[in-house]
Amino acid sequence: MALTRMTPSEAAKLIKNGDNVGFSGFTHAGCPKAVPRALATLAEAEHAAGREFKIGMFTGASTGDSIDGALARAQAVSFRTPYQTTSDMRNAINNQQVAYFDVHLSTLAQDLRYGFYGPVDVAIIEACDVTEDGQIVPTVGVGISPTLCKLAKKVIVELNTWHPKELRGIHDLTQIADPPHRQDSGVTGVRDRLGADHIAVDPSKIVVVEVNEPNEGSGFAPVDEVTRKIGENVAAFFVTEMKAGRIPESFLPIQSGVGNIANAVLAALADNPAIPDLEVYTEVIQDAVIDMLESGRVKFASGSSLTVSNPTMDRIYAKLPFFKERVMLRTTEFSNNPEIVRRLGIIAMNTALEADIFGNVNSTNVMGSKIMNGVGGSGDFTRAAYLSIFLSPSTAKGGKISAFVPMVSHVDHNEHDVKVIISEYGVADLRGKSPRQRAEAIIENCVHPDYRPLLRAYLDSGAKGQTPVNLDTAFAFHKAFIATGDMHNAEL
Ligand code: 0RQ
Repeated sequence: MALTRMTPSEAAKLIKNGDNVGFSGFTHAGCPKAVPRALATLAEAEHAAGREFKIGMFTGASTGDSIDGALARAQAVSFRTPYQTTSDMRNAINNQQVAYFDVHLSTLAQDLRYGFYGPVDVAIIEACDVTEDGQIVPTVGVGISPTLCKLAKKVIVELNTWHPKELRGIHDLTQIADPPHRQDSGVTGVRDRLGADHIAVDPSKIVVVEVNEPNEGSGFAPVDEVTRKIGENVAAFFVTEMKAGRIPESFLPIQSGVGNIANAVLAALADNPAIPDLEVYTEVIQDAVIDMLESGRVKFASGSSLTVSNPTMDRIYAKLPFFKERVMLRTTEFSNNPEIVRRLGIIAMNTALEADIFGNVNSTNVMGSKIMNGVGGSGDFTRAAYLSIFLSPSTAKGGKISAFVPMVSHVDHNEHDVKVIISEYGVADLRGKSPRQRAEAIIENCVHPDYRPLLRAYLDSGAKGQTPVNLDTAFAFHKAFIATGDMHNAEL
């Protein structure tokens, strides 16, 4: 029997008010676009007719504007999880129009299967191929798609012919059994491939919508003085660690977060001849990794998405057989699996919004209350890593915010998990140090010189005990910023 085919707006009508909808992809990569936009239009029409229309949203990670942007603007979302990055969705969450709960990316699929968050009514999956017997081949972002297809009552496949069918074979779409039947993941090396090159779905659940649309990928900011310096500091630190025998000559697989800083760090590693050719075991494969695969500086990259700009995507498709030999796209349950991260000895590098002088890191909530993006995969990697590194420029907002504060206003990664902090000024190696020693290392090596006297004054302000926290002034930096727009005015 032939698969059912529909237009985007016909498919959107399969979704009802109150449904929970799962979207494929991871970052903008692999996300459907036409059906979510049609869903936003449908929601607006329902609202104009005086009817309620809101859905619950499950995604692999952040999405593109066609999902998060369009649905937030249409006020069509009741709750959402996990990571998100568009300004419209962020505003809707911070205005409390959308109930957002932030979970580690590696756990979302299993949480859904365990039934923690209710049913998945409909899945919308971008694919480069779908066969009449129900084999779905995703495009360039996997995330939680196999679980969404398994749980959903209806699977809308947005077949995007912009992506070549020949992507088949780049994915490993193996699924994990749930307790008490879960076994060892089976991944003992970055390149290990366990199984399926497609997601198998009962064809009677599938509706196909054919489109041809480019990715919503944007480029990266050029490497500036601060990000270049952070990258150089990371590379120099690695060289020292290799000389000391704490990182093997053959190196260890690296994970790097998403964004401009991560991109600049990878570029610095590529430029440093003392760093050997690398293997990457990460969640987001960015442009810099593609450059390094082409130059040979990266030998193999495993991730959950190809989060690259469109010109880079064109380059990949022009040399697809080359990249299929060197890239693997996995579900987040594998790309971010703490068991695998610990086993492979991954060096994890993520970016902090702020860190405190004792080594606690806030990656998510500005001034403690406003969500930026979410914890993403940073927690999956940080605790399980061989070496967990946090990167941050020493200041934000033109110097008026110090990234290093007496106490973080929200904690995502705590002092027990954060091993090294690196800013453009230098490296604070926190391993084996007491809280006071960690504070001295961070103030001396990472803090902007403007803020060093203030943080030293805080540290010497009389608090005793193992962790010298002064509860009267712990949030003096944040209070000064809220009151005067500048942390320099902190009263200690
Ligand atoms: O805002 O552009 O409006 O000025 O935060 O900061 O320095 O450009 O850094 O793009 O790498 O993002 C932590 C958000 C950093 C990101 C975070 C403001 C700053 C700027 C962005 P403007 P930068 P990045 C893999 C790993 C959590 C998830 C994670 C993130 C904006 O890295 O979401 O690690 N991490 N995932 O001005 C107020 C501060 C600030 C601040 C920076 N202390 N207070 N604003 N900013 N520090 C990815 C996945 O999981 C998919």
